[in-house]
Amino acid sequence: MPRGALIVLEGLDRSGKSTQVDRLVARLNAEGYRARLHKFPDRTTAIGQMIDAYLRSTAELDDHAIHLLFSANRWECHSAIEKDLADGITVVADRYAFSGIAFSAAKGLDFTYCLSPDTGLPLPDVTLYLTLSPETAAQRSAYGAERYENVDTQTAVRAQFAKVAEEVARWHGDGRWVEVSAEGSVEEVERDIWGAVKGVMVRVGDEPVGRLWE
Ligand code: Z5A
Ligand code: MG
Repeated sequence: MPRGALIVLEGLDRSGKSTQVDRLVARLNAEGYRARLHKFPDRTTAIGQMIDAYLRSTAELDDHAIHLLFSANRWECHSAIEKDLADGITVVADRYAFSGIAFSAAKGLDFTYCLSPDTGLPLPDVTLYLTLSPETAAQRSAYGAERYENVDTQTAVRAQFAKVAEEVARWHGDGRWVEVSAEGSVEEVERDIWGAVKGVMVRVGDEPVGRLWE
């Protein structure tokens, strides 16, 4: 049985990740693939509840501590993800380790430090990075009330995501980080995402799952 693929959507605030992950899961199902959605942070776990309180600013945490909690929130899900992949279920993730690096490095934490706690997590077969100009983002909806939902943070995060893309290419070669313009309509973005994903579904076959930053 071919394994499932690990497909990650990343991007700035309001680039449409949550809109598109639902559509991607539905499209995969319609094409005959079993697929399951994972959102990061997963706010349902004990660690996820601490992260949720931090994001809603009802709790304060040291920058290193929250960085490690975001990573721990991925580690507590990794065996479920790996089981799904082995069982032939494709996992679609709404954000992953790359958000963890970009947001913490944007606050000034050392970039190499930011990579380290996620070392060894399942390597995404492809990460689709949804790109959106600040002008279009501003037209979509007002910023929410959560921490990081402001222009300065989002600008700093954008710069860090560019470094993350270079790091993915350096460690894991070309083709694992694909930029998709999120400027178009929901349907146009969905079409471009499917265009990038369908080849991955054929390619992964019985390739072993890789390890991040290894
Ligand atoms: N974070 C971190 O620091 N470290 C980590 O390790 C991780 C995360 C994993 C919470 O994330 C915060 O945690 C996040 C990063 C940090 N902080 N920020 N910013 P989250 O994923 O829970 O945040 P979210 O609020 O769910 O996602 P989002 O980025 O704000 O939005 P989105 O999912 O990309 O967009 P959307 O909800 O699909 O769409 C936004 C709006 O645009 C909505 O009104 C849509 O109807 C509309 N939309 C979507 N697509 C289109 C198109 N194509 N045209 C027009 N309008 C559109
Ligand atoms: Mg979202």
